[in-house]
Amino acid sequence: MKRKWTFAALLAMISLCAALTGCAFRPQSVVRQADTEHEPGSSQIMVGYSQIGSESAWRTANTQSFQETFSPENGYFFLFDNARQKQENQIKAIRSFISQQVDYIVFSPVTEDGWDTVLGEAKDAGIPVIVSDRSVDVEDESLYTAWVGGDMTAEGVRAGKWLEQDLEKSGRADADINLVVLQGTARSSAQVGRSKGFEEVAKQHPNWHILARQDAEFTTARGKEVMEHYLKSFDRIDVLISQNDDMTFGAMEAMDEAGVTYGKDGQVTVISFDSVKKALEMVQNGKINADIECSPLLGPYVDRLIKKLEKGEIVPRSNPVDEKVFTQENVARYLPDRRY
Ligand code: GZL
Repeated sequence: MKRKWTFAALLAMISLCAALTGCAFRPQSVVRQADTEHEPGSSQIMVGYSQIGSESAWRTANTQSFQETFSPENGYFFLFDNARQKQENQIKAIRSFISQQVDYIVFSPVTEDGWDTVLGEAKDAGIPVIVSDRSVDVEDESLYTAWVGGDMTAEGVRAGKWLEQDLEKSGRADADINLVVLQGTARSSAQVGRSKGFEEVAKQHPNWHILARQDAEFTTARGKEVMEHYLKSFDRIDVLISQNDDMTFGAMEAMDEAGVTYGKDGQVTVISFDSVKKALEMVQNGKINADIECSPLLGPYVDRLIKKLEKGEIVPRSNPVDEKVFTQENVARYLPDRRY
């Protein structure tokens, strides 16, 4: 359902909303893709997008994918908000999109829970919601139209299965294995799913000992801090499970400073998630043993869903994207074309 907006009318609406709702519509975080020569009465699909933040290389690529896809040339008037990791900022942005009567709301939920009320408000306003990347845990599934992203639990299982094979190959299938985990943002579906999937495999191996799991917030700085703590706390670490590449980069700094070797010929086997280009280069040079892909290039998928909805078509509620596991055996084939 498309509303015809003149740019002037929209600006008036935004000012009115800011005045009436007291909602500080943070101009600095709203990037209007429409140009100022927006033809009065031209019809564009108006999309409000609430992004979690800019915590990682993956997130940067994810944002870029949306900003490239939701362009005026592609028929969109795109409102973008950066929530800086705070759920209350996402809720504020969604309410502001509702008050502007956008045609669609798209968001990547920082955590799984706490969305029922605001998504109920979007439903009452007749605005379809598409969840992208991370997922939500809501009572009423009709509160959103579709989800598209990586299957995080499957990603965790892939990490466990790869480790099984690697230990088998190195003759350590029955050896005592000490593992530590750098977890992503607590209660995010990425952290919940990757933990759940990996531990489904790990519980089949009584000789695998997970010594610690700690939130390192998907950032390099926290990844380094937590890994420093692990290195001081445990005499022997055989495997690091790091739930995103940015935390892995921090952990590597900590291991370098502690004189601990890692990767293909090192003391610590490193399993990471996301598969950003910088990490895949480390897979190629043996510093990361395996990287579990999670694609950030979700803009085109959401565009296709919206274009179908605009034609009145039914779309699948769940839209998982295809993902790989990168190792030294296969990474060279993919690196040259890696966009992020
Ligand atoms: C996963 C995504 C996660 C990435 C992190 O889909 O939500 O958030 O794994 C990012 O790099 O910060």
